[in-house]
Amino acid sequence: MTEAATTTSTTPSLNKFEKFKAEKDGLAVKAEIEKFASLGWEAMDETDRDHRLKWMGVFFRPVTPGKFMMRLRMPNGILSCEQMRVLAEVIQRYGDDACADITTRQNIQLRGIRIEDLPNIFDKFRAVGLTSVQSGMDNVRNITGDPLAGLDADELFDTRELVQQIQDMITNQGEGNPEFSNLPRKFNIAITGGRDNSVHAEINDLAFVPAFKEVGEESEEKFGFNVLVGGFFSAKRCDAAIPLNAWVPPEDVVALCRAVLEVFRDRGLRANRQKSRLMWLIDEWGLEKFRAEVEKQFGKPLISAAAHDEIDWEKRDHIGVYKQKQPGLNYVGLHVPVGRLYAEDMFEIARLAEVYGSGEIRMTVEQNFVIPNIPDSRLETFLTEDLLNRFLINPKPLTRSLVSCTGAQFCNFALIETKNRALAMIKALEMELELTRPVRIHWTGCPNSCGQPQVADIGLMGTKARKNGKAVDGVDIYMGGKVGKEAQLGTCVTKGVPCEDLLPVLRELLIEQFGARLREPATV
Ligand code: SRM
Ligand code: SF4
Repeated sequence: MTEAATTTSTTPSLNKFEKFKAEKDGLAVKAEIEKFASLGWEAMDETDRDHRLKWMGVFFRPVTPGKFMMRLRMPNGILSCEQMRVLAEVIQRYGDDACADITTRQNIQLRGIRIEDLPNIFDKFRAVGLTSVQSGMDNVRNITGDPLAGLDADELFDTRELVQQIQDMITNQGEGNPEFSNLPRKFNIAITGGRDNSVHAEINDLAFVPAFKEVGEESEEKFGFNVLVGGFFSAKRCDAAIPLNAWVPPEDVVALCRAVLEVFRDRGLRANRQKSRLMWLIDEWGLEKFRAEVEKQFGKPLISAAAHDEIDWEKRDHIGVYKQKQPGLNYVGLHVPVGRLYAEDMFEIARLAEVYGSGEIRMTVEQNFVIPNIPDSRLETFLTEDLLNRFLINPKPLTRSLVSCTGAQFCNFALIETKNRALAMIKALEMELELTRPVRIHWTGCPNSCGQPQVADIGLMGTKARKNGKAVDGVDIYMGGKVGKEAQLGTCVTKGVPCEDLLPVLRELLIEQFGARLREPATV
């Protein structure tokens, strides 16, 4: 283990997280799952229950004590119908208590999990190659990649294998890897080989974006990635990633991830958790020193960045029916309202992927999913399936782009309820307004920004507002988020709008800034 990690237990200024990590590594709970299952959640050590279990992707929910959440890992957002069925079976046994969510990192979380079932659940996961290891706390989160990797005629690089290799390196093939289980803080990695920045590269601690560079003696243009570092959102500060001034060929991506993670692990700031994300280290050192330290760890000179990257498209949302690069095959993107799924939906998604496609399902960062590889000959019948009445391929413009974090229903950080409120609000707005284009509205229940309000056209961040001298549910409004090429973060334009007064405020914004028109009143 590293110097920073080993000396932490003797440093007096350690915050409580560094203390408990130094006392016992989070991954140690892997060997204790059977014990916890027979003990029950009430009798468990609180730090194991509330914190260390997150190293196995198991989250105690103070809002629903005893009903845990499980966060999977889904490299590149891809899973098989067999894996989807296992996830559905896991929650099915909990009846109405259970559901699942597609997350803003192309991933799935399960809800309602009982601790006594964990040994059996992990066995089931292992049997189909699923892992939830190191998906929470001070670990690398799900690694995102293009949802159309290998399908898109215009893609420059198929990211699937690389994302899997990075995950395998970090998690020791999904078994857990103590080398990377004690980072100073969470860490996000994204890699895109397409032209539309489908992963929001700019909001990751480490991102790889496609770029051609003349390298070698023949001065040939070679494909590789420009590297961005330090992007993150937190309650204290939000920043877009900045260029590291480095370009790597695909074969060096895993090694560079390792080098950056090692620098972050060994030298990252650990005293104050509000100042521990990678960008704070870059600030403290300056980019030049950070780059030099990464280079040292990488073990060979970093090549300077290509002059420009290849992100030159507007971001696509993948909802609808599209031709693949493979002749005769199609992919279909289905819209899942605020990402919420139930067991029966998941079984049905798995069935459709198996019967009509190749058995594969792909998540998007907009909390929707894509079924690829549907032959022309089966497309028409596919489109008549009942599930497509629930998960639409042509939702109305506001519904189409709606994203929401978990919110108060399950998250104890939440200042407001989000998912149900978001759906109700959009429905009401769509009754009143006609829109000719999607407007991306993102809800997030607190300043942690899991729902990414800063990437939205209109971002709504939960807060407590004041109305008639009383504290009420409210939102801060963010605007100006731009995604795809020339992505930029939105900023807060209005603070503390009570949720009960939000509808007319959004109506006005949509009319004035996004070309919405009031519907004609219905004539009898
Ligand atoms: Fe998040 C913590 C949910 C994406 C920034 N996030 C949490 C916790 C674990 C808090 C908790 O223990 O209750 C939430 C779990 C609630 C629950 O029951 O679901 C939570 N975050 C989510 C998800 C599920 C939101 C969603 O509805 O999609 C997303 C899961 C992604 C995944 O599959 O791993 C999720 N979280 C994000 C993102 C977006 C992204 O990665 O693109 C961000 C902002 C980007 C970033 O991290 O830089 C994000 N979450 C946070 C933060 C603030 C981090 C910080 O540096 O301060 C926290 C709080 C923390 O870590 O201390 C947090
Ligand atoms: Fe919970 Fe806040 Fe994240 Fe929403 S933004 S999931 S309320 S931590």
